[in-house]
Amino acid sequence: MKNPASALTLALGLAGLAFAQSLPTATAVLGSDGIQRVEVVGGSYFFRPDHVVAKVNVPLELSLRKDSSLVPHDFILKDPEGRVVVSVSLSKEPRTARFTPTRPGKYEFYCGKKLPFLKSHRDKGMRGVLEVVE
Ligand SMILES: [Cu+2]
Repeated sequence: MKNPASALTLALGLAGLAFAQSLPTATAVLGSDGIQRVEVVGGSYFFRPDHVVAKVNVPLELSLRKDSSLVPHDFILKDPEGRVVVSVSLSKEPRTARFTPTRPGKYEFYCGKKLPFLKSHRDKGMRGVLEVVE
């Protein structure tokens, strides 16, 4: 690489990639097919990332899976009005859910599992926010 600026850009890009993987926030990536995509992993008791940013009025495809634990988890996403827009039982194989967010705002997601007499998975930390922006 002759150009020091492009070497720097590459280094920053790689650093950014490593940084992005360690952060709990992810921005959905727009594909050439006009669909924005993001992966979310659920485990005991977290979602990673737990903060997703996506664009309004662009189809959003969520790739959802569970980490290696045996505990059952699911992924429920509600729009700002509280309507369920995605409800998926998580498995180790990724499952995709697609919908188009039609209004900006905060869409809550969480795991709906709860055993009698115990705290819900949501209360144990299995929750996050999809932030839909203009
Ligand atoms: Cu759960």
